[in-house]
Amino acid sequence: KKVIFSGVQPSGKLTIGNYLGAIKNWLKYQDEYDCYFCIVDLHAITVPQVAKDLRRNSLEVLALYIASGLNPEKVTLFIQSHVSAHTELAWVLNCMTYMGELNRMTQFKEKSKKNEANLNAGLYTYPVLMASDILLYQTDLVPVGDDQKQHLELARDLARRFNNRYSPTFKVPEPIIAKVGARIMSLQEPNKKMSKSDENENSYILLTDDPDTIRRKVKRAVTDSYNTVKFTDEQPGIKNLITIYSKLSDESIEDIENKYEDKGYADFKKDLAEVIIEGLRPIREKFEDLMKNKDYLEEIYLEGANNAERVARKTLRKVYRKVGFRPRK
Ligand code: AQP
Repeated sequence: KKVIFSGVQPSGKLTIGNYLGAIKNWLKYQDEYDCYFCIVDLHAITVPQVAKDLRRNSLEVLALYIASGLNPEKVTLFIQSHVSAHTELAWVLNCMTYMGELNRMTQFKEKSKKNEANLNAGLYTYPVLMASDILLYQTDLVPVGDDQKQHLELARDLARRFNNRYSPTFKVPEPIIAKVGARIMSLQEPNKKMSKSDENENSYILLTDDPDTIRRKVKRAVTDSYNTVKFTDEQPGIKNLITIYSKLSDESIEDIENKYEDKGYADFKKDLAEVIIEGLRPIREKFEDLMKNKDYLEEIYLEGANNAERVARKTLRKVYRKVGFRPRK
C-alpha cells in the first residue's frame, strides 16, 4: 500500500482554505492508501501561541478532521508532539541542510516580515521539521496546497542527499497539488492567500463560522468595478469567490460564469453565502457533536500516536545507525 502523509497546524481555527486546499482532497485516499494525517503542533509554536488556545485548537483540528469525513478506523490521526521521533530526525536533517536552502524559502520570508520582533530559529528550520514528518513514514505522496510546494522540494532533496551520503533509507516523496482551489485567497486582499492567523477576521471564513457570520464576511469580500462574474486574473477577488463557489458546489467554473452572466455581484454573493453555509453545515454539526465527547477524541489520538510511533521509530533507528550513533544496547 502506498503511504500518504499530510498535516495542518493548530495555529488557529481552520479556514475554508485549509479545507478546500488540503483536507477535502485527503478524503479520496483513505480507502486505498495507508494514510497519516497529523496535527502539527510543533510547527505551530514557530509563531507565538497562547498555551491554552493551542491545547484547545489541537483537539478542534482533530474533531474537524473527523467531521470533514476522515475515518479514524481507516487512517492514522495523531498529534505531532506525541511522537518524539519527529524532532529527533529533524535534528539529524538540520545537520544536512544548507543555510542557503533555507534562505530561499518564500514562506519564511513572508512569515518573518510579519514577526520581525520574534524571528526565531524554529521558524527558519520549519521546512526541515516538515521534511522529517514526511520522511519518517516512508511517504509516497503528500497532498498539500500550492503554498507548500517549495517545502516539499526540500524534503525530496534531503531524502536524496541522505540516501546518497549513506545508503538508501528514505523514500523520495511526490507532492499532489489540486488544480482548482489549490490556493484560496484572502477575501480582503485577494493577492494574498487566506490564512487562519490573519489578524483581519473578514479575510477568512472558518469551518466553524455560523451562517450570519458567513453572510457578513461574503458581503464584505473585496471585488472590483467590472461588475461581471468572470474567472480572470484581472478580477482576482471575483476569481477567488468563483473558485470557492465551484469547490463547494461541485459546479464547474464555466457553469457558474453562465449562470451569473446577466447578474451583478450582489446576487452572486448572496448565492455564494448560501453555498458556503450549506457546504459547511454537515461539518459544523458533526464538529459540535464531537467536541462534546472529548474522551472519544482522546482515544483516537492515543491510538494514532501508538500507530505512528511504531513506524517512525523504525525509520529513526535506521537513521541513527547509519549516521554512526552507537546503539544503547
Ligand atoms: N489559502 C489556502 N488555500 C489552499 N490551501 C491552503 N492551505 C493553507 N492555506 C491555504 C493548506 O492547508 C494545509 C495546512 O496548512 P498549515 O496549517 O500547515 O499552514 P499554512 O499553510 O501556513 O496555513 P495557514 O492557514 O496560512 O496557517 P497560518 O496562518 O498559521 O500560517 C496545507 O496543506 C496548506 O497547503
